Amino acid sequence: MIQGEGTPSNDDHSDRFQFATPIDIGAKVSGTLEKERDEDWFTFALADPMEISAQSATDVNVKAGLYTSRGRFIVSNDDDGGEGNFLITRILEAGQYHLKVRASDRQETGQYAFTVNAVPADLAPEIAVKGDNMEIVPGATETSPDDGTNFGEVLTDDRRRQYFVITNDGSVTLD
Ligand SMILES: [Ca+2]
Ligand SMILES: [Ca+2]
Ligand SMILES: [Ca+2]
Repeated sequence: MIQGEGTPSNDDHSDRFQFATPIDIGAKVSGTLEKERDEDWFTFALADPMEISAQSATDVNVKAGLYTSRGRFIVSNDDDGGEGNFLITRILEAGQYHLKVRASDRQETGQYAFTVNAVPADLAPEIAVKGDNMEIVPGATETSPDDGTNFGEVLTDDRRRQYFVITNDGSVTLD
């Protein structure tokens, strides 16, 4: 492990984002806030879109922040898990994420534990494909929405996401 400024050798998990401790989904993770203002960074990976819940079970009052792999803040929580514990629930895309744990009161020290659980999230939106339901003009190679022949749109929750055109270059048969 690389030691740097703000990463004393008696610190179990680095204060630095870059040196976050990898953790497994579903595994109980233990740590200690050895000194005032200790911050412990962790990182986990999601192979698929998941709904995660990160919850602590501690004596010391902790809070946690969730970040993307680029360090962009997503969400934090202090006490939603009850008795000073954090609880973060969030639907996340597949990817790498970081979690920072620290004392809610920065003077406080002590041991903590937490678990990140995850269940598959169905992120697929309901998609409808809609066209004008009219015949494509044989040999048409130009877009001609005016005559309602060869365009369509992809709708998600009734909102247009994609607009497409179909042109007939004469080399295939369209049924
Ligand atoms: Ca620590
Ligand atoms: Ca630390
Ligand atoms: Ca707390």
